[in-house]
Amino acid sequence: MGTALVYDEEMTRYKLLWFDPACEIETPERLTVSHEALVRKGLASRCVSIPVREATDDNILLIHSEEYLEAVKKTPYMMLEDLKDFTLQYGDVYFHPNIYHCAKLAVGAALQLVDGVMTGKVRNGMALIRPPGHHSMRSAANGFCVFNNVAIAAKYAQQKYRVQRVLIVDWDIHHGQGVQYAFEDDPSVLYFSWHRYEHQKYWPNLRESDYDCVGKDKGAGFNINVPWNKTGMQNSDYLAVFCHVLLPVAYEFCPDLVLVCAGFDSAIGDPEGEMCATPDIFAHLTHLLMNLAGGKLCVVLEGGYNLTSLSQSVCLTVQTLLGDPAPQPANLPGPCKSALESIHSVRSAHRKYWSCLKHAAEKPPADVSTKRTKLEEKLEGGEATVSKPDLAWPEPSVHVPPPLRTAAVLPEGVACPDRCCSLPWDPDSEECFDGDAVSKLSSLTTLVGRMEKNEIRNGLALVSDVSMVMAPLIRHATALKQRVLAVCVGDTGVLSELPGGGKTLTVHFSKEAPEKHRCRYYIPVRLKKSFMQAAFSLLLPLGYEYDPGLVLLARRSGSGMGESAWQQLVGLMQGLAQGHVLVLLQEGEEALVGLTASSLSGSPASSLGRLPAPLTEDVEVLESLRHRLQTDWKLLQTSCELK
Ligand code: Q6M
Ligand code: ZN
Repeated sequence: MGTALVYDEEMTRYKLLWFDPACEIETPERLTVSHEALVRKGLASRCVSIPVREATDDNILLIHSEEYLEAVKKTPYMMLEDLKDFTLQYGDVYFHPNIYHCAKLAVGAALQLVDGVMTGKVRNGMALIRPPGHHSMRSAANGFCVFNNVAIAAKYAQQKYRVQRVLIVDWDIHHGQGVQYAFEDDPSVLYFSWHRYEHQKYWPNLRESDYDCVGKDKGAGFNINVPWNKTGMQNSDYLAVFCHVLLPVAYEFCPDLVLVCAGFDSAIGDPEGEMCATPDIFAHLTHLLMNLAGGKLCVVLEGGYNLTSLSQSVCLTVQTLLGDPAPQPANLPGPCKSALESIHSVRSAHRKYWSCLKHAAEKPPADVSTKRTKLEEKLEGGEATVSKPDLAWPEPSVHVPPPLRTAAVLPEGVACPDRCCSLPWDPDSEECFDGDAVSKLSSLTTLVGRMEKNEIRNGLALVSDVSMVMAPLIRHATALKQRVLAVCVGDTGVLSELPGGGKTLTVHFSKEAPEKHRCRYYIPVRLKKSFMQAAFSLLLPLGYEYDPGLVLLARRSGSGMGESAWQQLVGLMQGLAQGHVLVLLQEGEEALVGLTASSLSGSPASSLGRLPAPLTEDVEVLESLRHRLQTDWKLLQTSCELK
């Protein structure tokens, strides 16, 4: 199952025809440069190319009014002055004789992508389109947008494919108010948006973009706004919002389809966003969404105005959709104070709607809403344009996916699962394969060595005693100068003699785990059930901040973790260590070999179903751990009380 790329050059054939500084950044080159980068990096040819089509009137009327559609239909016949006049009734948008055609293609491209994903022709994909869509409203163009591509796509999927729940993730740096308005009373579409806000001083300056606008009537709780009240947000800020807000809610919502309003103006270098997250982060944001909805993920371009950061970000997104490992996200100092204020606020605004947030603080931080100023106040201050220093960021490293994706070390009699290669891969070490513990250990150390050399991406082994092989394997990896994140599930016995000095971070989930253990690098978690909750609020933040070169994921029986949670965990952990994950299953867990292998070899995890509320006692364990550990591990924070 492949990745679709939906693109047509025709969408480059309109542009701004008059002087308007507010619109000059929205250029045809945004598409040509992004597409050329995909071609140059060999990514376009790895995708299934799906042609665009023109959306029909009926498609457009799923979201827009007849009056508005009829008005836009006249624009191809207007002369320059009439086009200018027509444009003037809307905000921050321009028309062109060919924009109606392109806007129909942009909607049609998003629908073609939905068709491809829903019919199973492809697993996921990206539509490279303009004009963008998320600002356009029922009867109004706005912010470079003519028709609301993603909102129409969501309705279309519900209508044509009987999709029940759609999650829309809007990582563009502007608030997609058009999408919010389209679904604010609709509980079947969960809309999440983060956006530059600066206490309402930033465009589109709407009161309803703030964290306390949670949706209306039956849709209350299904609109999630994360306002950024400062510029300069970084990778840590974005990841913290995913771990502590979006992912827990998204998994609880359990979408049947995920759509992304993928604006890359939230990346460093963008003149609109003025944020500092690097293009690499989009590999992770994409990866973190890829196991929802059975992998049905449609990424649809919105903004992005720095051609360098835009095209790099597009490539990292597509590369991740294709299954390539995400680059290691370096430099995660933890969220800044302002981001924490936003996270705290949005979690408390949503605690009554989502059981995963019910333990969040009852009130937002005291001063956050008082900073919101009226639009009028803002308009009087004649701000001078301060010229910004040129930003530089490293070119994303050239990715070379290892030639072999998944290696398996299995005892004789256990069939090698599909798409895995059984080790010894190297015919020279044939004698390793006799099932005896010592030689199995040597084939495992070989495997670790090959992962370190990037010859093999990940691996799976069934061993008679997980706790016996852990320590020597970790020692082997750390001797290769790698930091190892060891995640142990179930009672793995005492894990002794692990290399200290921060070379290993061990997170041990077990019903028997000691309740208190004060060490930065050994974290026992006494958990009964709520493993997904633990993955988002604890494991992912720790993993990202620790930045391992290898993840060891060990499991013994009696862990209490269900099959699909396990599969999700295997999927999520592959965002770390460039996908270098070695799974150790204790003999007796043979039943998990197939689904573990399937996740390691890139298949989406099956859906968990709607997550039940986390157990109160589990929440207490997780929360107290998070609080104790957040002085050492900053990505665990969800409020600014520390700073
Ligand atoms: C804002 C002026 C503030 C698709 C998109 C469109 C953004 C429109 C920005 C309008 N101008 N400096 O969200 O990127
Ligand atoms: Zn934008």
